[in-house]
Amino acid sequence: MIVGGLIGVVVLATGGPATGPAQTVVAREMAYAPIEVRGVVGRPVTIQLKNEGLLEHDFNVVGIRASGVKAVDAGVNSAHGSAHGSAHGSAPEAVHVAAGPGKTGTLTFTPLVPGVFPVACSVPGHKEAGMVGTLTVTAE
Ligand SMILES: [Cu+2]
Repeated sequence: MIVGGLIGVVVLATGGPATGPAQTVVAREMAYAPIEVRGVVGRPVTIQLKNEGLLEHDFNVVGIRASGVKAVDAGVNSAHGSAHGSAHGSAPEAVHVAAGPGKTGTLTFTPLVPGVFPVACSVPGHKEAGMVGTLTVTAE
């Protein structure tokens, strides 16, 4: 019990809110690489979505609760933004970033809950074609 308490203190002392290194996800027709990204509750996650394909792609985390969402889309037309807004009207903090061909979008967010969350490209037909992944969020 004493040992457990000491370990807990050490974890708290080192578990500051520092931003982890950016994780790069390459998007192509029709897959992400890697297909899994990771995060820790309460710590900012940065995803760089590097589009090496010929079509527009995005990175959309489904069902997560997060704060401090900041998305910088790159090289996408305005239609993407409006389509996204209507599709996620009930989720003001949608965790989503888009990138046009040859561009890199940047997404930062802080997960509030642990879990395994599906990731998918919301461009019509891409998810169905296999453009899916997961975000695994662990507690502290
Ligand atoms: Cu796509």
